[in-house]
Amino acid sequence: MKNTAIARVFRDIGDLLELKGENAFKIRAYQKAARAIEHHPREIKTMLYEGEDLRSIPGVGEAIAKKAGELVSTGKLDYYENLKSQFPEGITNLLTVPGIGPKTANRFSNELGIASVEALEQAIGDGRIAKLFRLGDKTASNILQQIQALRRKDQRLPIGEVLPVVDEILDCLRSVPGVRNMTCAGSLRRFRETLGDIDLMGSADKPKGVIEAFVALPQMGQVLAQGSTKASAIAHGGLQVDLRIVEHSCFGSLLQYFTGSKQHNISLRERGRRQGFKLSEYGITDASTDRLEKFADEAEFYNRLGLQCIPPELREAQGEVERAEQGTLPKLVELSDVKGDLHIHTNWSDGHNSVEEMALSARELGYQYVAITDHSGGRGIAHGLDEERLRSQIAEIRMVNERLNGIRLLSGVEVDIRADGSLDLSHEVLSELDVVVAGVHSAMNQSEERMTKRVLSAVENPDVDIIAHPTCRLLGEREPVAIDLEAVFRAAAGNNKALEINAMPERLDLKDIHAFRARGLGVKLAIGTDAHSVAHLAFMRYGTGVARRAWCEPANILNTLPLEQLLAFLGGD
Ligand code: DGT
Ligand code: CA
Ligand code: CA
Repeated sequence: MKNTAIARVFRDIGDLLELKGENAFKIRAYQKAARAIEHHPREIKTMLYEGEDLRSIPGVGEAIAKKAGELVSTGKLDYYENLKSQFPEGITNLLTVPGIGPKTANRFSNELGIASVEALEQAIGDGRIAKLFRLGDKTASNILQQIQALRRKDQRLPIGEVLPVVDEILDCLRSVPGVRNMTCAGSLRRFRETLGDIDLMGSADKPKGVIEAFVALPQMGQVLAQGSTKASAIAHGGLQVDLRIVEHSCFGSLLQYFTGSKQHNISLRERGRRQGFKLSEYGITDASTDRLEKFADEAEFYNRLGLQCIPPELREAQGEVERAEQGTLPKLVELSDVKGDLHIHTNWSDGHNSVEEMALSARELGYQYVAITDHSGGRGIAHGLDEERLRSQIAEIRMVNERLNGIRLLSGVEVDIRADGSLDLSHEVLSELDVVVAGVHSAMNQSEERMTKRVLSAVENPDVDIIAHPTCRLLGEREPVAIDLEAVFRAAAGNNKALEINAMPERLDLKDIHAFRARGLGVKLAIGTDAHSVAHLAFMRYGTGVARRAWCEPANILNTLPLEQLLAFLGGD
């Protein structure tokens, strides 16, 4: 049983207890544990297997640890089964609709026999809900709107599809006269890998003009709501975009509030309350005088609370508030810290551009170096290189290096890790290269045991420098392979090998929580774009985003090293 499944059970328990009218403290304990387990970088199953105490997970106490143990060992939880049997199946789904609390859900269920969102939709359609509340159609149609919004949010879109569109929209809005600030907030600003909807925040002399420009943008389809300071619309592709505009003096508080995450804001608010402050999207109110202090600048908002300004990528309620209080937040890696790309393809294998074209574009980005890592040929990957072609490519790279100033090409390869853990090219040719990236590209259905052994052989192979896309997942398309990442991380740290954060937006592999754990164990991470054309070199921003969510500083990232130090690392075994 995976952490996500365990978390789902605890979340459901929280909901059922809410329906039962249990005390809020108990309910929150389950919700908190569910969240902690879902985002925990290690599998509970492994922890139990290794005899570790689950209470080391923040928010997991004795009772919950025991229940998690029962779930993992028996696949079932008596307490949960018993609780479920007291309610109609599926009723907790009603609670996911904003505005429907336990009381309402119970009424729907008891008085109308409604226990699913679909049934509720039907009952709104045939007028039963309007009648139940004797409030008329307004309440019913509000609920319907919430259901529709929820459906859209359920289909979370990958960040790679969203960010380019949002960049365009922001550019247009920034050119509206009187606009001073204009930026994204919400999960996009925190750089989550998938997004429910897009939140945009701005400040302007005349908000109304910006709202009008927004709903008229060519990227926008149906307008859901439009007021004088905010609007919501559906962009092509089905993505909901919410925009809010305030006066300049309030922008910092607005941006802070709507960047979230909700949990981060809750911890800030709780802390603020202890200091005698009330926090809101309007600013900070001194509870003793009721005076509201506004903030034009988000950093000042945090400073006023006695905190360092917390980078958006860290705002996930994982201890960042405490660190900001102590003044010990990490100094996160930035795109400008990256000195080169360690994973790119050319037209020697399945890439579109020549070695020289890739080199020129990399130089344009200000890089010191770029590693040419085309595929090896053994398994029939598109035009993969055999030893002979690889040697010819090494010769070409040498020539281009002589011709070009201002960038150093590293000769490399993305060598296939075969099903048995051996590499697709001989030690002899691999040792002629500057950098060897090894990755799994076939037989992805192996058991966890075999896959782990397979990747561990590559980690332990002295010819290998970097393991590419360690879980092989494709966002929304292919599940990660079964692999004991903890073992891989420990081996990588022990053998001084780097693991990749593959920056291709459909990969993002390692993903945030895995990169977080690897970094914690002292593993060096290499951000590689896996570029198959010059345009793809720009994917580096996605990789950096993941690294930042993993709390990485420049020192954690291999390709922030200047050339000489990088070569020392690569040659150091
Ligand atoms: P998403 O859209 O599901 O990818 O995730 P977010 O984090 O963008 O969530 P969203 O769009 O519902 O709201 C944006 C932020 O605004 C959220 O992270 C925190 C803040 N926020 C919105 N509504 C509430 C609320 O009712 N209470 C609190 N505390 N914060 C809220
Ligand atoms: Ca959002
Ligand atoms: Ca939103």
